[in-house]
Amino acid sequence: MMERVYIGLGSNLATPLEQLRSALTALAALPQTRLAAYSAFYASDPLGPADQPRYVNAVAALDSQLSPLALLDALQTIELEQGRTRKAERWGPRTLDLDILLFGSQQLNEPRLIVPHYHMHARAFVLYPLAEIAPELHLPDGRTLAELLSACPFVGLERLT
Ligand code: PH2
Ligand code: MG
Ligand code: MG
Repeated sequence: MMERVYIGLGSNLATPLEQLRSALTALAALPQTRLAAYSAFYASDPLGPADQPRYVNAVAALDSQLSPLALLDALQTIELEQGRTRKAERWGPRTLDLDILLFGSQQLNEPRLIVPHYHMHARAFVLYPLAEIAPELHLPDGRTLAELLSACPFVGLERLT
């Protein structure tokens, strides 16, 4: 089955713009998957520890026949290939973070994967790029992206060209 999947991309180490560019190239090369769209890149203030560089964030849309866990494995492989190391510090700096935000209208609650991504509902660096490529989006719980955006000010965010 083909599903529309939205991926959040983030980086704040090792030339974030290049990290996101190569991540998009890697997403486009995934098996059984098409890179359908991607947003502009946004500079964003770090959520979590403040003593880390600003992030660059974007959102990509995939049409994929991979299962959620097969896609998660593939995303984690891309993260590792781009130098991601797992640190104890929660929300600490990283070369590349690829998060599954939405997987069709599925709601998943598995040890390795919770979808929709927790907190996506309130994060400007997720919602604004997502709105660029999917303005009419509804979440699995019925809320519209427009509703979420109206409760989430455009703060700490800068659209890069
Ligand atoms: N990701 C985090 C922690 N904090 N802050 C911003 N601005 N952007 C992110 O992608 C981000 C973050 C953990 O995944
Ligand atoms: Mg993340
Ligand atoms: Mg992650």
